Amino acid sequence: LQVEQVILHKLNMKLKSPFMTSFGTFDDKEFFVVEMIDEKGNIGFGESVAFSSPWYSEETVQTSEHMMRDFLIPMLLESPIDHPDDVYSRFSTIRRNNMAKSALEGAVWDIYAKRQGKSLATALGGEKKEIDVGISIGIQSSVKELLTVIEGFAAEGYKRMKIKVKPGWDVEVMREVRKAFPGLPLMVDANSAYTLKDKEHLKQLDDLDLMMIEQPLAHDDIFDHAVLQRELETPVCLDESIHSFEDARRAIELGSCKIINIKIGRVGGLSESVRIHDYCQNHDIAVWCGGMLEAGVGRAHNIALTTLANFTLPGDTAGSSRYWEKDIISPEVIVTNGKIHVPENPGIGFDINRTALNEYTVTKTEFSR
Ligand code: OSB
Ligand code: MG
Repeated sequence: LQVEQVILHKLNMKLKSPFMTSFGTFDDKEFFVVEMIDEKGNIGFGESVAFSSPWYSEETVQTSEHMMRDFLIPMLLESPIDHPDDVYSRFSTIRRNNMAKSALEGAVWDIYAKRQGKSLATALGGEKKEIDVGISIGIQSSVKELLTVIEGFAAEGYKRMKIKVKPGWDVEVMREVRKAFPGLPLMVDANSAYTLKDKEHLKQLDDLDLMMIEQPLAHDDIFDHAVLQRELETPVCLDESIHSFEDARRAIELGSCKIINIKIGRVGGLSESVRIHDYCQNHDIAVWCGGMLEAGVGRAHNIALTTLANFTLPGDTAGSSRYWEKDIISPEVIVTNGKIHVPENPGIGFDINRTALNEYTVTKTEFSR
């Protein structure tokens, strides 16, 4: 497989409603759709997930552009690749910048699957025909508002709700939520808003029958999380702390978590995601697929990855309509009864809605061999 051309479409899409986390509020999403063409004219698509500001991770839209343009794309165009797994190793001389790497690697995987006449899910080794998904709910202005939002998503069929928490919006709020929805699968995500000093406070969550608490402590920590996990009954799930297979292995050996949220962009691509998935499967660690407020292309990659067997917990891949007035794929991602039907067409399995893509495009840059 020889990559002949890469087109970076820089898009800006407005979210239907602002999404508030412990570290900041998102009103829109600026990102790249990577369009890639091979020597036979096959076209593959990838999506970059870095945000405009370095709140969640150090990567931003601008750093990913710099990395792709000045380093990664030239490395891809240089010579053929046998398998998409080779992209990860080819990029391994570049430190981190996983989201930039992943955007390109995702497009290579799409082309590879299309060349084999397989869906991306099948090419990755996934077998599920449909996947269970949940939804992530940002910090709201009041508990009353939160309960209304949850009720609405429950009515849409979402079966697992993830509630964003931060100091001042946590235990009391979750008590109210649990009281209002006694049987609902619930979890919380703190995005690193706490330290070990909050241990006794966080232990109160143990009474609320939560599926897990996601990334309570520092974004770069696995040691303190191990201390916390020993004292908490609620499973700890790591998100920000895991950037690679090696990070996952170390966290599991240390006992830092019982669950891992795999985000394709955060770990540098689908190949590394599969390796983490396989390792977790062999070590009795459940995984699920996280989200980065993706548009349709990124969403399609998340769906394909989630078809692997050890994605036993519902992910954050909600339907297109949760985020966008109009998505850039056709058909859009639809959630029915908390499930998404996995497309069977070759590659990512969705068509690009060129009209929508062009409408959201801010700039377009082409790179050729
Ligand atoms: O921590 O998973 C997170 C959104 C932005 C940044 C970080 C996170 C999130 C979400 C939403 O929880 C996931 C989604 O709906 O795509
Ligand atoms: Mg998270």
